[in-house]
Amino acid sequence: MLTIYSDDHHLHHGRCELIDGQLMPCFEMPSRADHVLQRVKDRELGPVEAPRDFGRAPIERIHDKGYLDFFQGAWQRWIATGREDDIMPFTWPARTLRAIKPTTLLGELGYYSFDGGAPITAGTWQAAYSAAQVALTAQASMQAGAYSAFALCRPPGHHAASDVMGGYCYLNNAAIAAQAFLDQGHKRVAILDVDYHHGNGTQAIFYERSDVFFASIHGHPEFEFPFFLGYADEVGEGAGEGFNINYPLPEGSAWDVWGAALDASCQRIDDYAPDVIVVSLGVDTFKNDPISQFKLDSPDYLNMGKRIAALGKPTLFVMEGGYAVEEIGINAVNVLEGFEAALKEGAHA
Ligand code: FKS
Ligand code: ZN
Repeated sequence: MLTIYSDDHHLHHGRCELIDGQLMPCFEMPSRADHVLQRVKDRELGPVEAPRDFGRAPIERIHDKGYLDFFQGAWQRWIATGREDDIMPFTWPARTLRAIKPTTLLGELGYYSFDGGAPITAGTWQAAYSAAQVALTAQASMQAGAYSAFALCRPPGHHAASDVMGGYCYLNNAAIAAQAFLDQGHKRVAILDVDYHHGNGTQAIFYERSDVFFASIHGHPEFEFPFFLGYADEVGEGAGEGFNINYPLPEGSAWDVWGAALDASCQRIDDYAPDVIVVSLGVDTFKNDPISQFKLDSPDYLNMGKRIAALGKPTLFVMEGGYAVEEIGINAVNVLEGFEAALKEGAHA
């Protein structure tokens, strides 16, 4: 399987995040992607290539232009005021406040975010832009005939909506790739989000559409981030009704429970009969993940890949979360190796 990877992710390294009442070093750190890349090489998964540059146009198919302009220009505006620490939002237009769009940096920052988990640093735009190009290049390789590809994106993307950043995410790499498939002639794309956290951004982007089916398995929002989306009764709206499915699971869920939700997701995806599948591949479902509460073990990720392969559809894997840094490479690449092993066993090609 071809991996697309850009070193540009190193340009994004937030200093700290506020977690459980404490300022901690960011869990979403550069070594995450480094470990995954190392594992891809150690296991000889396949070639590793740098992304091509498709420009901003395919990103604008998903993200609001004003949002992109704000994100791209924020750092220059920030340092022009003499500051040099990470930009962190701290006021949001919640209930009782007005839904106006301010024009000053800190006002716009609150307007374009939903939490304090997406710091903007000097290199954040470039890193996020390159991550989107990584996803688009992997998508292009499939358009050119590859059956599968791995977009080793960092920063991740599934919490980012059209004009909202948050939860370590700025540009929704999986959504951008899904839209590119549609723009290049495919009729139906299924996104399977296996990250521990609900993919609220992806859900919001496609909620009223039937050309993208979204399925997500995640920690129940009653107890887990992002708290305000990801319930089982969110089934899509308007033309999108019936094309969104959530599997919120209890704390402590292990493979028995998780795998059953995967089977159910795959059944729904099969019914949808997509041309292609995009997997939002987070491995923060791992038992030793420092910020998550599921109990998947490393061999389970092989089975995850096998189950996805059994759908028999071209599949693009897009990296999302995973914070047990030492094991993130093993677990992510296990999914890809499980997928490839199932193909070799001849179930599908
Ligand atoms: C825990 C607080 C955690 C933020 C969690 C963000 C998760 C990000 C992710 C992504 F894939 F996007 F990286 N706050 N007490 O893993 O979903
Ligand atoms: Zn996550």
